[in-house]
Amino acid sequence: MTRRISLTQYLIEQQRQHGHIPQELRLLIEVVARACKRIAISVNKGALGEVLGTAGSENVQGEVQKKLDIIANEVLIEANEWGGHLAAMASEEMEGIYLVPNRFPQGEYLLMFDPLDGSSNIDVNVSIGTIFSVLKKPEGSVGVSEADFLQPGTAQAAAGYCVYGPQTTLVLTVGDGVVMFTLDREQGSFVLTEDEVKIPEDTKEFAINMSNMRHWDAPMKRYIDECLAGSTGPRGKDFNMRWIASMVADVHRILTRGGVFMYPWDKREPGKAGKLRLMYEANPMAFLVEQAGGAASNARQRIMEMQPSQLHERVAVVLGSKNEVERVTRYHLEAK
Ligand code: AHM
Ligand code: MG
Repeated sequence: MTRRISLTQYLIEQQRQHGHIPQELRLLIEVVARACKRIAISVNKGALGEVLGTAGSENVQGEVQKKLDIIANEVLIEANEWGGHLAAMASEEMEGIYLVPNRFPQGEYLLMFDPLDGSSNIDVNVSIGTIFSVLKKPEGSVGVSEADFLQPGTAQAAAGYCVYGPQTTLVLTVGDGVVMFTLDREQGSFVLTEDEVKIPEDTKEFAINMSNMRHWDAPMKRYIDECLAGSTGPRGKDFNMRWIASMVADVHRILTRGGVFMYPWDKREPGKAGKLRLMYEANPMAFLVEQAGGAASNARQRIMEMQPSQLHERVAVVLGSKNEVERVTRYHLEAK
């Protein structure tokens, strides 16, 4: 059975025994977790906290912001800006990077987040979450600029998400496997509930927004057609489909029992990109999935090896059970 230790104890042990995390990174993760607890309180209050509905503004990607998108963004900034562990932050809800104000000490880390992913599920009481990715400021760079953030996913020092569902669960990697912590509301602390998360290599479950099928590439259609053909088709087995429309919740299911999650390239999007954002959605999820023994590709190459060219860059995403991700990638490469 998993030892029921707190997030704090887990991080201190990682720091002492394995040398995985320096003091500043430990502080950073604790602060993010604390912010997630505050966001969980607002999410749980829902209509009673006057936090549902739209805020009457748009973010940089032209999406309507929900009140909770903005609240979660502010909570994360306020919690993180004064601790001395960060140089700057970037968020789905802010066009440019957020520099730590001069009145606070400056640290070495860069924090990126999607403060509240799954916006369309906020008002309907379905699981949503916070996704985060941590990078180190490049050695020798003076000050901080947007260019410092443009590092491939392989450079991540830590990544995770917090899903606000029937339970509030924090899922984390510091590059030493994946661990899950469940929020004990009475104690107010995250408690380790899963210490060796592993994704099975094979699966019979896929997650994709099927209503976009007419906009996909031929290899994507081929993969899904074969799944739908069931036990008498080329795959020789029946598949099941799940789509929550909150990436955090869909990825959480995959980390819990396997499966493959896809948000493919779509003819409606400019260039060869998908809907999801590389830096604060795809990269952190890819890091978690790989650390749990799964794979993550953009249907052609490993997501974590992509060199970002913009903060809000979009990317096609195929992640989860290794053999399925490899199959989807193979279909795309063969069709080239
Ligand atoms: P968001 O960051 O604006 O919430 O958008 C990202 C979300 C993902 O959580 C989810 O996988 C996807 O958008 C759902 O999109 P769709 O509306 O096509 O189901
Ligand atoms: Mg999002």
